[in-house]
Amino acid sequence: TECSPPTAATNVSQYACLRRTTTENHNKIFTDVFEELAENSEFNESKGPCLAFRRAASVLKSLPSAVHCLGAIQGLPCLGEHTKAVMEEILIFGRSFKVEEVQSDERYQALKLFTSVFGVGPKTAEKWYRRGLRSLKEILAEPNIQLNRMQRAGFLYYMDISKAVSKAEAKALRSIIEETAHWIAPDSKLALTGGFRRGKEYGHDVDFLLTVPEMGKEEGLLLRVIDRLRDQGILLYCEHQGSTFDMSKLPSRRFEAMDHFEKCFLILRLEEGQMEGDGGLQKDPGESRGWRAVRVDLVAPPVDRYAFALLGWTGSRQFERDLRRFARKERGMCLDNHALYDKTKKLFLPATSEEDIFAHLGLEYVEPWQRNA
Ligand code: TTP
Ligand code: MN
Ligand code: MN
Ligand code: MN
Repeated sequence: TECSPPTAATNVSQYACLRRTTTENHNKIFTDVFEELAENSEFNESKGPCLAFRRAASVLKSLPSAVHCLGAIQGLPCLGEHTKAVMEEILIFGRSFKVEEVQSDERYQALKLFTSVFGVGPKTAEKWYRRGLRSLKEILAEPNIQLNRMQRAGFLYYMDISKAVSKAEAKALRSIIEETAHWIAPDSKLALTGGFRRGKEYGHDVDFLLTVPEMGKEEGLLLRVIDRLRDQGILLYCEHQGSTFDMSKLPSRRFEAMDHFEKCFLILRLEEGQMEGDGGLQKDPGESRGWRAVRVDLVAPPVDRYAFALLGWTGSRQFERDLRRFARKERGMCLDNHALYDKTKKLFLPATSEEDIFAHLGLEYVEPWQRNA
């Protein structure tokens, strides 16, 4: 009787787009463990288990209260025998021996450390590990290692960009980039996306969409914004990708495929005095150099694709995965960052807002702050 399943558990959907998930996570003790196990599976290229752990974490994040006993998860989707066994360990012992085993694994430690560097993916990390390298110092000291430009920036600003970005810092960057964009194109619009649009207090970067109301006018805009940021002395690093967008192409079925919009991955210099809320007060002058480096993603979709780009770049990743899976499996539609295609009717479904896209999919609208799946 002390442990009956909450009534909510009986109608939780397997799709994150049919759940509401705020930033308030009542089951962090479980989801942190599942996310680490997912990451470990990713390093071992075990795609099935990786997805299973991610889905389990996502379902638990959507619950309105903390799980105190296994009875409370009866009937919940995406929780199999394996994930339940991990939860049981945590409920009984207050810790997971499985995750502790992973955390103490030399290879896991090295791959986690290496992939924490901007520009270093699992493939490169694995290569370095196989060469016997274990620390960042060893990588920098190894003469035969060729770092690309992105990785060099990743090492150069490692301390700053591995530090969380606050909401105040995100707002300050927004003002700076907006002012720069308006100086070039007064009718341009800058929208905050990613985790900060979902209401997160901290992020690993800041994501923006930049658009102009007239089709085609976005061409060349991003490059001019980058030039201007460089002139202002705040551009520390820039990787620009031109548009490879083809209107006639069907939406991609591979989620992890990069989108085709013109975009840039930046590292910007943010002065401490530019932040709201610190009252312009200098922190301990001995400790602070007065500025920090911040990772920024800036995307420039054509205006008729704005709604799709906004939905795709707002995340969370798990929410996006499930939205696409739902579209494909339940509606026979294909969704990506650029378009929504109805495979039965063989036509593209246009949208000027995120609400339009949810309506096309026959879904209730989910607010950005409810997409923290
Ligand atoms: P991220 O910035 O990686 O993640 P986040 O903002 O949710 O969290 P964090 O605080 O750690 O920054 O990605 C934001 C969204 O952008 C995510 O849903 C995936 C999407 N995205 C694309 O659609 N295409 C891309 O090429 C990239 C890099 C991200
Ligand atoms: Mn609550
Ligand atoms: Mn982000
Ligand atoms: Mn990003």
